[in-house]
Amino acid sequence: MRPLVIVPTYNERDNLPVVVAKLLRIPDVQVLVVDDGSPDGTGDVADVLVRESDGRVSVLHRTGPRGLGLSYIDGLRRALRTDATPVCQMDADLSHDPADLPRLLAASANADLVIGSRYVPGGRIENWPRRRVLLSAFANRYIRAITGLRINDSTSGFRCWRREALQRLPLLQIASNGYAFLVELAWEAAAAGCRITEVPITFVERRHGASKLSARVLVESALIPWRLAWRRRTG
Ligand SMILES: Nc1nc2c(ncn2[C@@H]2O[C@H](COP(=O)(O)OP(=O)(O)O)[C@@H](O)[C@H]2O)c(=O)[nH]1
Ligand SMILES: [Mg+2]
Repeated sequence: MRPLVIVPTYNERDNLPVVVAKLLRIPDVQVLVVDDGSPDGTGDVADVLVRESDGRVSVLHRTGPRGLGLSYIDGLRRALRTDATPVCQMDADLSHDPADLPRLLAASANADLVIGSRYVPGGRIENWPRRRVLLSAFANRYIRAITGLRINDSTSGFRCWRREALQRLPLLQIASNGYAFLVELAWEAAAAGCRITEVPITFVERRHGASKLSARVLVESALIPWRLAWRRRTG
């Protein structure tokens, strides 16, 4: 196993060193930070981590249009140019606990895609405001109802991909720029016949920095299930 963890960042200067230090405690794990020109200097923090890491940390400094989806596409394509496997993704804000990663890695021995899930037995959310809990639970039900996708937490950004499965997906055709990217990629994986497993995680709200969930991102997320349902019919 040569696991690589892609960590997208936008204004995470306080969180990034902590999450990277925790990830590097796990044997053989490599980290790829994808920073979107964060105004708070997260990119410079990442450069320091690269210098201190003995080759285990790298950083992609994005320029041009910013977005979580665009960052993931660039990061996943970069990961596929290495020999890393599995290729994982997680948030920088410690909502995803690096200590859970070994369980995801273990599960990826028998799955093309492993999702760290809040919505399977044993999964939990801590410290989210009630409106965020309701929004997330509703979003996942809404996505399942409209698209028929059989994933309980398709908006989770804590994932491990078997490299060969990721290679089969049409990364460049993915149209979503924001959080909807996660739903679209999970849907493409299911459509491609990938074996998908969910393992329970506890998602903890960030202590530092702010969420980037915006109205624009929410509108894109509300529309994505309809676009996917249409793609299935015409696809
Ligand atoms: N590169 C990049 N990362 C982003 C962008 N928006 C959010 N992120 C990162 O994606 C992860 C999840 O975002 P966050 O704001 O915590 O969303 P929330 O947990 O749903 O409130 C964090 O690591 C963010 O720094 C973006 O536009 N570009
Ligand atoms: Mg977060």
